[in-house]
Amino acid sequence: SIAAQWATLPDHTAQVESLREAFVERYGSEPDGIWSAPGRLNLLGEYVDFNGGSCFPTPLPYRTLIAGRLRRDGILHAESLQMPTPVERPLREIAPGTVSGWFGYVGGVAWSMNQEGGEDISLPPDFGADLLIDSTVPVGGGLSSSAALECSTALALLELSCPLRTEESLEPLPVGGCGPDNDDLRARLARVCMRAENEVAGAVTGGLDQTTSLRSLPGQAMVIDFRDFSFEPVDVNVTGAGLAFLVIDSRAPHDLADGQYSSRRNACEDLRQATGAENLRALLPDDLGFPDLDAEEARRARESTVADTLERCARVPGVLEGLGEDKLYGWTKHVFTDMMLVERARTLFTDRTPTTPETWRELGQLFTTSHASMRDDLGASRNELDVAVDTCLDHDALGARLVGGGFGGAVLALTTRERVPETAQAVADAFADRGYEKPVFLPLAPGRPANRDL
Ligand code: GAF
Repeated sequence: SIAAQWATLPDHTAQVESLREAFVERYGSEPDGIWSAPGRLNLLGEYVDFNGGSCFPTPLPYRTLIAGRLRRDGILHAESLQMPTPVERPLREIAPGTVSGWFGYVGGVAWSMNQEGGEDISLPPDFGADLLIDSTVPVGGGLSSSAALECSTALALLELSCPLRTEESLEPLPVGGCGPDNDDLRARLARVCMRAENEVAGAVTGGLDQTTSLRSLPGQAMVIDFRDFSFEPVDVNVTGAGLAFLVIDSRAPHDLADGQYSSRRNACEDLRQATGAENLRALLPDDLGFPDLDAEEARRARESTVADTLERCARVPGVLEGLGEDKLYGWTKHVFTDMMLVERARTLFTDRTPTTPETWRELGQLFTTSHASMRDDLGASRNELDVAVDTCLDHDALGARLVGGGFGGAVLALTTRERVPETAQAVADAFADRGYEKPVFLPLAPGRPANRDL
C-alpha cells in the first residue's frame, strides 16, 4: 500500500518570517505588521449555531497570515501566496455583488467594517492597504478557512488604520491580547466577519467559525451558547488521557456557498418563523439536563419536539410544501440531536472533572451518534466521509464523525495514541482501494486565537 500522507505541522515563527520576506520582495518595503487567525475544529454541534444551540469547537494550529502596509489612497490591493492573480479595488466600490472568489472575503470584511462597525471600527475615508496573504488552513476542508481569512483581515485592517484614526483624533483600537480584556471588541469583529460572509461571500453561516477564530483562548476548546454568543472555555486534554484526535482531510471538496448548506439553513429559518420561536433551540427546554440519547425517555422527548415543530409548521401554508415532510423531519431531528449531544458533552467535561476513561468513551460515542445523524437525518455526508468514519471505527476508534458543514471536508476520530499510524494507513488504503482522492492527515497541536504576529 502507499504510505499515508501527513501534512506538516506549521512552524508559525518561520512562516511569519518568510511572509515578511515575501512582502518585501513584492512590495519593496517592510510590512507595517503581520496578523493571523486560526481555522477551527468543531468537536460537536453542526447546523446548530444559526438555530441558537451550542457548539464545542477548538482553534487549530493551522492559520491564515496577512502581512500589510497602510495606503492613503482608498485602494485595497491584495495578493495571496496560494492564488495566482492579485486583486485591486477602490474600497468605496466594494459592496455585495461587486467582489467574488477569495477576494470576496477580504473585500467583504472591509465593506462590513464600514456597515457594522460604528466609528471605532469603520475605516477612515482615505484608508487603503497593500496585503499579502499566506495560509495553512486546508481550503474546503470544513475547518473554516473562510473565517481564518476574514478574521485575519479584520485585525489587519483595524490596526493598519490606526495612524489615520489618530490623525483624525479617533481613539485607535489596538487588538491586543485575547481574553476578557477585549473580548467585547473581538465579539464585535466576529459579527463584522459573519456579515461579510453572509452578505458579500454569499454563505449564510451562523458564527461558529468567526467566534472560535477570534474569541477562543490558547490551547482551550470552548462551548459557545449561540442564544447569546457567550462561551465557556473547556480543557479537553486528549493527550493527557493517552488519546489523540485524528483529523482526516478527505479532499472531497465542500463549498458552503453552494446550495446544500443554505437549503438546510433556510429550512430551519422557515421552521423558526412558522413556530414563532426566537430560534429552534427555544423549542427545547431551557435546561437540557444531562440527556442520555440512548435512553428511551430522551429519544421520545426529542421525537415529540420534532413532531410538534412540524405540526406547527403544517399549519403555515408553504412551509412543508416543496421540501417534503420526510426531509424536513430528518433535518429538524438532526438539529435537536446535535443540540442534545453538545449539552451532554458540555456536562461531561465541565461537571465531571477530572475526566475518566468513561468520559472519553462517551465523547467518542457522541461523535459517532452525531455522524449517523449528519448522514441519515441531515443527509450531509458523502461516501468518502462514511468510509473514513467506518474505517476508523473498524480500527477501534472511540468515535468518529464528519466535521463542519458536510458534503465533503474533514473527518475527526478519537482514538488511542498508539493506534493513530495504523488507523491513518487503513483509511489511506480504503481510499486507494475505492479510487478516491488521496486523503491528507493533519497533525494537531494546541491552537490559539487571532492575534498580531509582527
Ligand atoms: C459552517 C458554518 F460556517 C458554521 O456557521 C456552521 O453552521 C457549520 O458550517 C455547521 O455546523 O462551518
